[in-house]
Amino acid sequence: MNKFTFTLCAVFGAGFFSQTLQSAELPNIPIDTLERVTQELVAPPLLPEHTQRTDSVPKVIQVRMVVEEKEMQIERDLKAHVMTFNGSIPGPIIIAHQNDYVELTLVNPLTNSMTHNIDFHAATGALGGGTLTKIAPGQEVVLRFKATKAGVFIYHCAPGGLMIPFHVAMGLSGAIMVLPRDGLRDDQGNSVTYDKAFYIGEQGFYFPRDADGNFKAYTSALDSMPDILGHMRKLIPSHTVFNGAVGSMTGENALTANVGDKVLIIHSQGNEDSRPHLIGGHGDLVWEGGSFSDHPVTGRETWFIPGGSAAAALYEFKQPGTYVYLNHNLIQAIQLGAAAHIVVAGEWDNNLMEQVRGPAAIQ
Ligand SMILES: [Cu+2]
Repeated sequence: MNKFTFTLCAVFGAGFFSQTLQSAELPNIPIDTLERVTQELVAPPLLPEHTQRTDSVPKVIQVRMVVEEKEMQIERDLKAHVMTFNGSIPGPIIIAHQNDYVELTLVNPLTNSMTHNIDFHAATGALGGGTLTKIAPGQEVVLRFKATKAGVFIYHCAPGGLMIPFHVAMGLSGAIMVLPRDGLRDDQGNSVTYDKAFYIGEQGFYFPRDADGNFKAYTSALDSMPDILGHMRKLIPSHTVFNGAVGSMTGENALTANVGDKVLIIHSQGNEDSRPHLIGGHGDLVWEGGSFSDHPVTGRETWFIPGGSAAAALYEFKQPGTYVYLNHNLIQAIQLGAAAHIVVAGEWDNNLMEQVRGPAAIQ
């Protein structure tokens, strides 16, 4: 227990202390006295190990991300040169509590060909950290920022000029979830928790085809840049995918849950707008603008994610079966790839829905 904790507990008692921690006006504690923890980042749709609430004073959360220019299978007929944070599209989700410090080591290996950086929409100043993190191949940099705003936010690469839309359109975005220290609250202000959470990053790609209709092949992301910028300029993506590839979370890759599970879906979009919808379900609570300081809206059929942001939606599954979670621009969902399956196990509730009579000849 550091001196600050001791003083507050001694004077006000632990109950007051945990409430006081919610306050954005919490005095700054010298950062070098704070506990440092390393968060092991994982590939989406998984979230790193975390607690939904915390009674502790703020911590310094150390994370490491490596930019990888690499080839990835986008769909059956297309293996393309893309760019990733930690090898996945989107990059891994980081989780902190409000007023924690996030300390990122960003690595640009010598095997890459371009300069990269990172702009955290959750951060304050210096283009979200962009001006302090620009690194050439062979360099690494350490950035620390205080997560003052509670909510879900994107981060993305933004190395300057045309490289900004190019790097985002090639895969370099991800998200951070900054939880209120006492956890999420519903529209009435009551505490709410989730049983499961998934991170879905939606990605527009702009891969050109040749005169025969086949995807053009390139030797590297940089090699494809002039053609891809030309395609991007028309604003018509060749793909809109969840988690990097067509079918990344459908069929045998489906997400799973049980009837009764409250599932939090964090959904980010670096460039284009999205309108998530859960077919056969709802957004019980939706933090549509992404801020956990706002009351969530309730009972939504479809919600909106402006490009360059993230949103979170909580739903308690009430029926078993396969649900489709998609972008309800159905062209993007069905023709361009923005769909995921959630297979839910449990008992069917006839009170909620029943096929009263099966298909038969008209009487
Ligand atoms: Cu970059």
